[in-house]
Amino acid sequence: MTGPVLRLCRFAAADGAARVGVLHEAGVTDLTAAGGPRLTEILADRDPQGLVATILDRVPSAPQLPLASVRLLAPVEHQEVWAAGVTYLRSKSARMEESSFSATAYDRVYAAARPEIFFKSLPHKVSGPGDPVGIRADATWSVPEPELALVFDATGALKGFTIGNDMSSRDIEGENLLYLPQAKTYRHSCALGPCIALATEAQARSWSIRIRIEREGATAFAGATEVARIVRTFGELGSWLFRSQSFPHGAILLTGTGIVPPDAFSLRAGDVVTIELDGIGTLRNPVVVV
Ligand code: DO4
Ligand code: MG
Repeated sequence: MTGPVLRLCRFAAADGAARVGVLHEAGVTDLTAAGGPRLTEILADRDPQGLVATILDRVPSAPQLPLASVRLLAPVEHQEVWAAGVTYLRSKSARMEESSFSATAYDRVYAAARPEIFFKSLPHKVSGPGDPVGIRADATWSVPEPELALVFDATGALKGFTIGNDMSSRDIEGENLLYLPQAKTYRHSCALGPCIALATEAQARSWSIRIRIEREGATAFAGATEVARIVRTFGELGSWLFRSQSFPHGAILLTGTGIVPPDAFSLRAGDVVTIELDGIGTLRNPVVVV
Protein backbone atom coordinates (compact mmCIF):
# COMPACT_ATOMS: atom_id res chain seq x y z
CA MET A 1 0.00 0.00 0.00
CA THR A 2 1.59 3.29 -1.06
CA GLY A 3 0.37 6.86 -1.54
CA PRO A 4 -1.83 8.87 0.78
CA VAL A 5 -3.50 6.97 3.60
CA LEU A 6 -7.29 6.67 3.14
CA ARG A 7 -9.17 7.61 6.31
CA LEU A 8 -12.63 6.11 6.91
CA CYS A 9 -14.96 7.69 9.45
CA ARG A 10 -18.42 7.38 10.93
CA PHE A 11 -20.34 10.60 11.24
CA ALA A 12 -23.76 12.02 11.95
CA ALA A 13 -25.11 14.59 9.52
CA ALA A 14 -28.07 16.92 10.09
CA ASP A 15 -30.63 14.09 10.54
CA GLY A 16 -28.46 12.50 13.29
CA ALA A 17 -28.25 9.07 11.62
CA ALA A 18 -24.84 7.35 11.56
CA ARG A 19 -23.18 7.34 8.14
CA VAL A 20 -19.82 6.23 6.76
CA GLY A 21 -17.46 8.55 4.95
CA VAL A 22 -13.96 9.32 3.79
CA LEU A 23 -12.35 11.93 6.05
CA HIS A 24 -10.34 14.69 4.33
CA GLU A 25 -8.58 17.76 5.72
CA ALA A 26 -11.64 19.98 5.25
CA GLY A 27 -14.58 17.61 5.10
CA VAL A 28 -16.15 14.23 4.60
CA THR A 29 -17.17 12.39 1.41
CA ASP A 30 -20.47 10.67 2.20
CA LEU A 31 -20.03 7.01 1.18
CA THR A 32 -23.44 6.05 2.60
CA ALA A 33 -25.14 8.52 0.24
CA ALA A 34 -23.14 6.90 -2.58
CA GLY A 35 -24.66 3.49 -1.69
CA GLY A 36 -21.64 2.27 0.27
CA PRO A 37 -21.96 -0.42 2.95
CA ARG A 38 -21.28 -0.13 6.69
CA LEU A 39 -17.76 0.28 8.02
CA THR A 40 -17.62 -3.39 9.07
CA GLU A 41 -18.34 -4.58 5.51
CA ILE A 42 -15.78 -2.19 4.00
CA LEU A 43 -13.16 -3.46 6.46
CA ALA A 44 -14.13 -7.08 5.72
CA ASP A 45 -13.34 -6.61 2.04
CA ARG A 46 -10.05 -8.05 0.80
CA ASP A 47 -9.15 -4.57 -0.51
CA PRO A 48 -11.04 -1.86 1.46
CA GLN A 49 -9.24 0.95 -0.37
CA GLY A 50 -10.17 -0.58 -3.75
CA LEU A 51 -13.78 -0.99 -2.62
CA VAL A 52 -14.00 2.69 -1.64
CA ALA A 53 -12.48 3.69 -5.01
CA THR A 54 -15.09 1.54 -6.81
CA ILE A 55 -17.95 3.15 -4.86
CA LEU A 56 -16.68 6.64 -5.67
CA ASP A 57 -16.08 5.78 -9.36
CA ARG A 58 -19.68 4.59 -9.56
CA VAL A 59 -21.03 7.73 -7.84
CA PRO A 60 -18.57 10.57 -8.51
CA SER A 61 -21.19 13.04 -7.28
CA ALA A 62 -21.06 11.63 -3.69
CA PRO A 63 -21.82 14.57 -1.34
CA GLN A 64 -18.82 16.46 0.08
CA LEU A 65 -19.74 17.75 3.52
CA PRO A 66 -17.73 20.46 5.30
CA LEU A 67 -16.30 19.23 8.63
CA ALA A 68 -18.22 21.92 10.50
CA SER A 69 -21.52 20.43 9.30
CA VAL A 70 -20.96 16.89 10.62
CA ARG A 71 -20.35 15.26 14.00
CA LEU A 72 -17.67 12.58 13.90
CA LEU A 73 -18.62 9.38 15.75
CA ALA A 74 -16.42 6.66 17.22
CA PRO A 75 -15.24 4.50 14.28
CA VAL A 76 -16.74 1.32 15.69
CA GLU A 77 -19.98 -0.53 14.90
CA HIS A 78 -20.21 -3.97 16.56
CA GLN A 79 -16.52 -4.57 17.29
CA GLU A 80 -15.48 -5.40 20.84
CA VAL A 81 -12.60 -3.25 22.10
CA TRP A 82 -9.65 -4.96 23.82
CA ALA A 83 -6.33 -3.57 25.01
CA ALA A 84 -2.77 -4.80 25.32
CA GLY A 85 -0.62 -3.52 28.18
CA VAL A 86 2.99 -3.18 29.27
CA THR A 87 4.21 -3.06 25.67
CA TYR A 88 6.49 -0.04 26.23
CA LEU A 89 9.39 0.04 28.69
CA ARG A 90 7.92 3.31 30.05
CA SER A 91 4.66 1.57 30.96
CA LYS A 92 6.48 -1.29 32.66
CA SER A 93 8.65 0.97 34.83
CA ALA A 94 5.80 3.33 35.76
CA ARG A 95 3.62 0.42 36.85
CA MET A 96 6.41 -1.24 38.82
CA GLU A 97 6.84 2.06 40.73
CA GLU A 98 3.09 2.38 41.25
CA SER A 99 2.81 -0.95 43.06
CA SER A 100 5.50 -2.93 44.86
CA PHE A 101 2.72 -5.49 45.39
CA SER A 102 2.41 -6.24 41.65
CA ALA A 103 5.85 -5.18 40.37
CA THR A 104 6.95 -8.70 39.43
CA ALA A 105 3.81 -9.25 37.35
CA TYR A 106 4.57 -6.22 35.14
CA ASP A 107 8.24 -7.14 34.91
CA ARG A 108 7.42 -10.68 33.83
CA VAL A 109 4.69 -9.86 31.33
CA TYR A 110 6.86 -7.31 29.48
CA ALA A 111 9.25 -10.09 28.49
CA ALA A 112 6.86 -13.07 28.41
CA ALA A 113 5.76 -14.74 25.17
CA ARG A 114 2.07 -14.18 26.08
CA PRO A 115 1.24 -10.43 26.20
CA GLU A 116 -1.12 -8.82 28.66
CA ILE A 117 -4.48 -8.43 26.88
CA PHE A 118 -7.65 -7.31 28.63
CA PHE A 119 -11.22 -6.52 27.66
CA LYS A 120 -11.75 -2.76 27.43
CA SER A 121 -15.19 -1.84 26.09
CA LEU A 122 -18.36 -2.88 24.37
CA PRO A 123 -18.72 -0.90 21.14
CA HIS A 124 -21.80 1.07 22.17
CA LYS A 125 -19.99 2.36 25.27
CA VAL A 126 -17.07 3.90 23.38
CA SER A 127 -16.73 7.71 23.38
CA GLY A 128 -16.14 9.33 20.00
CA PRO A 129 -14.46 12.65 19.16
CA GLY A 130 -15.74 15.41 21.44
CA ASP A 131 -17.60 13.00 23.74
CA PRO A 132 -16.69 12.92 27.45
CA VAL A 133 -14.05 10.58 28.87
CA GLY A 134 -14.48 9.59 32.48
CA ILE A 135 -12.56 9.52 35.74
CA ARG A 136 -14.06 7.34 38.45
CA ALA A 137 -15.59 9.13 41.43
CA ASP A 138 -13.90 6.57 43.74
CA ALA A 139 -10.42 6.97 42.20
CA THR A 140 -7.77 9.43 43.38
CA TRP A 141 -5.20 9.00 40.58
CA SER A 142 -6.63 9.04 37.07
CA VAL A 143 -4.73 9.29 33.79
CA PRO A 144 -5.39 9.06 30.08
CA GLU A 145 -3.43 6.45 28.11
CA PRO A 146 -2.91 7.58 24.52
CA GLU A 147 -2.52 4.47 22.36
CA LEU A 148 -2.40 3.36 18.77
CA ALA A 149 -5.38 1.03 18.19
CA LEU A 150 -5.33 -1.84 15.68
CA VAL A 151 -8.46 -2.58 13.66
CA PHE A 152 -8.93 -6.25 12.73
CA ASP A 153 -11.53 -7.90 10.53
CA ALA A 154 -13.29 -11.12 11.57
CA THR A 155 -10.48 -13.30 10.17
CA GLY A 156 -7.88 -11.51 12.32
CA ALA A 157 -6.39 -9.59 9.37
CA LEU A 158 -5.13 -6.13 10.35
CA LYS A 159 -7.06 -3.62 8.24
CA GLY A 160 -6.32 -0.23 9.77
CA PHE A 161 -5.50 1.98 12.73
CA THR A 162 -7.25 4.46 14.96
CA ILE A 163 -6.44 6.41 18.13
CA GLY A 164 -7.48 4.94 21.47
CA ASN A 165 -7.61 6.47 24.94
CA ASP A 166 -7.38 3.75 27.61
CA MET A 167 -8.55 5.88 30.56
CA SER A 168 -7.18 4.33 33.77
CA SER A 169 -7.38 4.63 37.56
CA ARG A 170 -3.79 4.13 38.68
CA ASP A 171 -4.52 4.01 42.41
CA ILE A 172 -7.07 1.23 41.96
CA GLU A 173 -4.78 -0.81 39.66
CA GLY A 174 -1.83 -0.16 42.01
CA GLU A 175 -3.70 -1.29 45.12
CA ASN A 176 -4.22 -4.78 43.76
CA LEU A 177 -3.83 -6.15 40.22
CA LEU A 178 -7.06 -8.10 40.71
CA TYR A 179 -8.80 -4.72 40.57
CA LEU A 180 -7.61 -4.16 36.98
CA PRO A 181 -11.09 -4.54 35.41
CA GLN A 182 -12.40 -1.81 37.74
CA ALA A 183 -9.39 0.43 36.99
CA LYS A 184 -9.84 -0.02 33.25
CA THR A 185 -13.50 -0.57 32.42
CA TYR A 186 -16.13 1.86 33.66
CA ARG A 187 -18.40 4.50 32.13
CA HIS A 188 -16.64 6.61 29.45
CA SER A 189 -13.32 4.80 30.05
CA CYS A 190 -12.60 4.27 26.36
CA ALA A 191 -12.43 6.78 23.51
CA LEU A 192 -11.71 6.04 19.86
CA GLY A 193 -11.40 8.21 16.75
CA PRO A 194 -11.42 10.30 14.72
CA CYS A 195 -11.20 7.76 11.85
CA ILE A 196 -9.69 4.47 10.71
CA ALA A 197 -6.55 4.98 8.65
CA LEU A 198 -6.01 2.23 6.07
CA ALA A 199 -2.25 2.04 6.47
CA THR A 200 0.34 -0.72 6.74
CA GLU A 201 2.22 -1.79 9.87
CA ALA A 202 5.39 -0.29 8.35
CA GLN A 203 3.67 3.08 7.90
CA ALA A 204 2.20 2.99 11.42
CA ARG A 205 5.58 2.06 12.95
CA SER A 206 6.97 5.37 11.66
CA TRP A 207 4.30 7.45 13.42
CA SER A 208 4.55 9.46 16.65
CA ILE A 209 1.90 9.85 19.37
CA ARG A 210 1.47 13.14 21.19
CA ILE A 211 -0.80 14.08 24.08
CA ARG A 212 -1.74 17.41 25.61
CA ILE A 213 -3.93 17.91 28.65
CA GLU A 214 -5.44 21.38 29.02
CA ARG A 215 -6.58 22.70 32.36
CA GLU A 216 -8.20 26.13 32.65
CA GLY A 217 -6.72 27.21 29.31
CA ALA A 218 -3.11 26.14 30.06
CA THR A 219 -1.19 22.95 29.30
CA ALA A 220 -1.19 20.81 32.45
CA PHE A 221 0.77 17.96 30.82
CA ALA A 222 2.21 17.21 27.39
CA GLY A 223 4.15 14.19 26.21
CA ALA A 224 5.14 12.24 23.12
CA THR A 225 6.47 8.87 22.08
CA GLU A 226 7.00 6.78 18.95
CA VAL A 227 4.99 3.76 17.84
CA ALA A 228 8.32 2.09 16.97
CA ARG A 229 9.01 1.72 20.70
CA ILE A 230 6.25 -0.89 21.07
CA VAL A 231 8.13 -4.05 21.96
CA ARG A 232 5.80 -6.47 20.12
CA THR A 233 4.75 -6.71 16.46
CA PHE A 234 1.12 -6.07 15.55
CA GLY A 235 0.90 -9.58 14.07
CA GLU A 236 1.98 -11.00 17.42
CA LEU A 237 -0.61 -8.95 19.35
CA GLY A 238 -3.35 -9.86 16.87
CA SER A 239 -2.58 -13.56 16.96
CA TRP A 240 -2.83 -13.60 20.77
CA LEU A 241 -6.10 -11.65 20.69
CA PHE A 242 -7.67 -14.12 18.26
CA ARG A 243 -6.52 -17.28 20.11
CA SER A 244 -9.51 -19.33 21.27
CA GLN A 245 -11.72 -16.31 20.48
CA SER A 246 -14.03 -15.36 17.66
CA PHE A 247 -14.98 -11.84 16.67
CA PRO A 248 -17.67 -12.09 13.97
CA HIS A 249 -17.55 -8.32 13.36
CA GLY A 250 -13.81 -7.93 13.84
CA ALA A 251 -12.17 -6.35 16.88
CA ILE A 252 -10.19 -3.33 17.99
CA LEU A 253 -7.03 -3.71 20.06
CA LEU A 254 -5.31 -0.82 21.84
CA THR A 255 -1.55 -1.40 21.83
CA GLY A 256 -0.48 0.02 25.19
CA THR A 257 0.78 3.36 26.39
CA GLY A 258 4.28 4.77 26.22
CA ILE A 259 3.39 8.12 27.79
CA VAL A 260 2.88 8.34 31.55
CA PRO A 261 2.38 11.73 33.28
CA PRO A 262 4.43 12.44 36.43
CA ASP A 263 3.16 10.67 39.55
CA ALA A 264 1.85 13.93 41.03
CA PHE A 265 -0.51 14.38 38.08
CA SER A 266 -4.13 13.27 38.15
CA LEU A 267 -6.90 14.27 35.75
CA ARG A 268 -9.70 16.54 36.94
CA ALA A 269 -13.20 17.20 35.66
CA GLY A 270 -13.05 19.96 33.05
CA ASP A 271 -9.61 18.94 31.71
CA VAL A 272 -9.46 18.37 27.95
CA VAL A 273 -7.37 15.51 26.56
CA THR A 274 -6.01 15.89 23.02
CA ILE A 275 -4.20 12.95 21.41
CA GLU A 276 -2.54 13.28 18.00
CA LEU A 277 -1.24 10.40 15.96
CA ASP A 278 0.56 10.92 12.64
CA GLY A 279 -1.39 9.41 9.76
CA ILE A 280 -4.65 9.28 11.72
CA GLY A 281 -5.45 12.73 13.14
CA THR A 282 -6.60 14.17 16.46
CA LEU A 283 -8.87 12.81 19.17
CA ARG A 284 -10.04 15.41 21.68
CA ASN A 285 -12.27 14.71 24.68
CA PRO A 286 -13.36 16.63 27.78
CA VAL A 287 -13.02 14.89 31.15
CA VAL A 288 -16.00 14.24 33.45
CA VAL A 289 -16.36 12.46 36.79
CA VAL A 290 -18.45 9.27 36.54
O1 DO4 B 1 -1.43 -3.78 33.45
C1 DO4 B 1 -1.94 -2.77 33.31
C2 DO4 B 1 -2.40 -2.09 32.10
C3 DO4 B 1 -1.32 -1.72 31.15
C4 DO4 B 1 -1.76 -0.76 30.11
O2 DO4 B 1 -2.93 -0.44 29.95
C5 DO4 B 1 -0.77 -0.13 29.22
O3 DO4 B 1 0.44 -0.44 29.33
O4 DO4 B 1 -1.17 0.67 28.40
MG1 MG C 1 -3.22 1.11 28.37
